[in-house]
Amino acid sequence: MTGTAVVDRATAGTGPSTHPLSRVLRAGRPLVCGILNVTPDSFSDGGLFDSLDRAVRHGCALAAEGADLIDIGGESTRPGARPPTLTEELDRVVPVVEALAGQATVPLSVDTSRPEVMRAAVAAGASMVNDVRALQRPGALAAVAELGVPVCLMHMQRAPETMQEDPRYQDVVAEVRAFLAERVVACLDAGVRPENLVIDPGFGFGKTLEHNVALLASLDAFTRLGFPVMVGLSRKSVVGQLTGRTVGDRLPGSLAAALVAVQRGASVLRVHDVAATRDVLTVLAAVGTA
Ligand code: 7PM
Repeated sequence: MTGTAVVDRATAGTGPSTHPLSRVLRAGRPLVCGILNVTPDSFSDGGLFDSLDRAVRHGCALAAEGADLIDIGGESTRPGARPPTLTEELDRVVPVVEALAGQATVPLSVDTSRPEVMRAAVAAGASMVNDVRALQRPGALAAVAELGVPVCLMHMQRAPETMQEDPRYQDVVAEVRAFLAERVVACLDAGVRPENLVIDPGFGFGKTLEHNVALLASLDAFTRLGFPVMVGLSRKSVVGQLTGRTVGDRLPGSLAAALVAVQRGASVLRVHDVAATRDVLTVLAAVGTA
C-alpha cells in the first residue's frame, strides 16, 4: 500500500482490522481537521459545565462549517504552559468527546500524550489519536496498537516548556524526517497497522522561522515517506512572523500556508478556521490540483 522501506522491514497488520477513518485519510482528497481546545485558557471561567457547553457548541460549529475531523485537546502545549494532571485532562476531554460523539457525525480525534486519556477518549467515541510526543510516553504505543485507531505522530524538539529556547538543527528537514521514520518503525514494531499512521513535522514545536519555512518548502520529503501528512500552521507564530500580524489577524497568511501545504502533498490541514480553509480547497479542487 505504501511501498516504503520503513514499512517493508516491519511486522505490519498485527493489530485490529482496518479502521474506517484510515480509508478516509487516504481517500486522496485533503481533509480539514477543526481544532477544539478544551484548556482553561481557551474556555475560561463559568465552571466545568459552562466550559463543557461552550466546547460542545464550538465542536458543533466546526462540524457545521464542514470539518472532516475534529481534534479535541485538553493539554495546552503553549511554551511555558503548566501541564494538567491526568485527572484534569480526563475531566476536560472525556465529557466533550462523549457529548460530541453523541450528536456530531464528524469523526473525533483526541490530542493527548497520555495512554489513559487515549483509552478513555476512544471508549467515549473518539476515532483517532493525535500525539505531539509521537507516542513516546510509556504505554502510549501499546494503547494505540490495542485501540486500532489511526494516530498522528508529530515531531517536537525537546518539551513545550523549553522548545522555543534557541532551537537548533544541522539539517531540519533530514532530522525531522529521520525522527518521524523512527517513530513509524516503533509503531509498526508495536503492532500499529501502517494504514493507521499519519505524520506531522510539527510546525512551531522547537523550530525557528527559518526551520518552519524550510519544512513547509520541503513538505514533499515527508509525503515521500508514504504516509498521509498532517500540517498545523493555523494562526501560528510562523505566519505571524512572516506577515507581521497578531494572532487575530493571521487568517489570510494561514490560508496561504494551507494552500502551499496542500500543493506540496499535505493530506490533513489542522485549522481553527474551517469554513475559510474549505473554500481554499474548493478553489484548488476546481483547478484539479488538489
Ligand atoms: C499554543 C501554542 C496553543 C501552540 C496551541 C498550539 C499541532 C498539534 C498543536 C500541530 C498536530 C496549535 C498548537 N499544534 N497537533 N497540536 N500538529 N498534529 O496552534 O501542528 O494548535 S497545539
